[in-house]
Amino acid sequence: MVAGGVESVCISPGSRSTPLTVAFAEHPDVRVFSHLDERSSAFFALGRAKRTGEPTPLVCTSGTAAANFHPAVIEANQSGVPMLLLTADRPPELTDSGANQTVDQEKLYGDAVRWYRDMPEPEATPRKMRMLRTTMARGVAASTGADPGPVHLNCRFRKPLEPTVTAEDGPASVPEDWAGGDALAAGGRDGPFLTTAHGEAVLSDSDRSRVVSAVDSADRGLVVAGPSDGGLGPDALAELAAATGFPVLADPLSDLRYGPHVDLTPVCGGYDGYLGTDATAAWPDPDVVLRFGASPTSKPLRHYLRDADCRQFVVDPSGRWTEADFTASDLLVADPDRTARAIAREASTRRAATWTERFAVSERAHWETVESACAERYWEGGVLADVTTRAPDPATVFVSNSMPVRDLDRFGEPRTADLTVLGNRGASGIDGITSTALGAGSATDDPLVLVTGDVSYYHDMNGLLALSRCDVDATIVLVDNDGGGIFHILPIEDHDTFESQFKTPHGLDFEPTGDLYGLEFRRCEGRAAFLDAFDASVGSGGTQVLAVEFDAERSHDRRDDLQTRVVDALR
Ligand SMILES: Cc1ncc(C[n+]2csc(CCOP(=O)(O)OP(=O)(O)O)c2C)c(N)n1
Ligand SMILES: [Mg+2]
Repeated sequence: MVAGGVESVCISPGSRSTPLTVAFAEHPDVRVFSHLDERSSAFFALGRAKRTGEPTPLVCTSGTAAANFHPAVIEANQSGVPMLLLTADRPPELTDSGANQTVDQEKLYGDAVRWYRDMPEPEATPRKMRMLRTTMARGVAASTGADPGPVHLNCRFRKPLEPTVTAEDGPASVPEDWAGGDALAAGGRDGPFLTTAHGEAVLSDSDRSRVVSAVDSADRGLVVAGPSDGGLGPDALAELAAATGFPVLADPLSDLRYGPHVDLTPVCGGYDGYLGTDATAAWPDPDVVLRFGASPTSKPLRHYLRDADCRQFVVDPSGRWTEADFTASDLLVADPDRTARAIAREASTRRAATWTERFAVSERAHWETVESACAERYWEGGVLADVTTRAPDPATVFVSNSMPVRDLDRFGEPRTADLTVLGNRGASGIDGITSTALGAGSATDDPLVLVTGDVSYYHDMNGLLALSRCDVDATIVLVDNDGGGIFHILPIEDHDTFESQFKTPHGLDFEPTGDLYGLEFRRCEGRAAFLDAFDASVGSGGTQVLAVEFDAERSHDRRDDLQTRVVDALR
């Protein structure tokens, strides 16, 4: 694996995994992240992979340890993030035998993995060594490429589990003369034992012409960049936008709402606040939509696309289906960058000035309203507006599910700063948020900012141990509205069980997490205090949790009020 490019590993303690643990821990070129909790460990590895595009293998012992990887496996599957799971297991005859800490680990994660392999017990014979090295290289390759995701290798080991070098220790022993570099042992072959070239899918000439002619005949077009881990890059987007003149709607998780490209390629980020309102009711539909990445975070945008009577091309190199409104008329299984560039090269430039201007005017009205609202009275969304406006350049910003990602979507204004914005939107769990963020932070020198809710913070408090054990610093913005504020926007708000079973106010005081995990816990009252603490935190080392308290209902009123103001302004 190391020969194939693996540089780090996440290991949780246990006995059955001893061979894997020792092999990684004693390897001079591997950085080991040691996690006591497998659930946090897997989310941490997920975060690293989200930031780097490469898998960080996970090692755990047999039994329920492996099951604790499952939530992160689901997220990696659904958001298409590389993950490599090495679960230790007993020899096959002990499955279903009543042996201690033995469970059925075969295909434990079901269809959530790209590839599963039940590894035979290791044996130092030529064929087994070639198989082992090939399989490890295949495992890394299968988790990356056009359809990245989790790979599960269930690794069976028989005692003795500790390293042995003599033949009397059994068939798993590595012969002494192999250690120095036999072609089949670890030192053999320069580089990976197997190199995989993934290649890139390219549209045929006729398919490309089909897209180009739809673009050419459109008066009004849109480019929609949804959440994505890799895919369409800023340069290809710039070419596409310049050639077509289509407005670009960039999801906050698309990696295209922020960055230097925004200077020359304006992107829209406020659409969640004005699309589908009275302000846009009289707009004509677009004629063509070019979509990249997953389904947008914004429900107004999803509904706008659903209701638009037009041709919609979805470009997805994995060929997976990613939009639940079933609006796509054409699925292009092709590399996004190449496809965008090809369309840019061949489309004849045309600009529908009124159409583009509608979006430009709406964006201005939206962002002016947000800016003045922040200065008037603070609300949860104001925190997201401030965080994105003031995060250092560069920075990695992770947002929890529930309201933080929605507020970022609506209130996070596009900027030229190089912000890598990440979230767990594959399955949208609120478990593992802290661990995923810290994993992402461990993979970059960027300052790390996490914006999380109080229930999400509670859910993954175990993850905070990675701050000290994995040497990560962060600015953690805790939007504390004492429960799940999001549930106020659902009809259940009017039912008796709303408070006790949905909003679930817990009254927890999180300040002791400061002493417990060695971080600075600061309560910030009001915007000015928060901004001071935020600027100080991102400019310093260590980890600060900046807790800002809000009333969830009042924040919702404020979101509605600001939307009304934008609509009024546009009228
Ligand atoms: C693992 C998991 N359990 C439950 C849910 C359902 N859920 C979605 S949002 C939410 C509440 C989140 O509360 P908080 O993090 O405080 O954010 P807020 O709603 O206040 O913005 C819950 C329980 C989920 N998405 N994931
Ligand atoms: Mg909350």
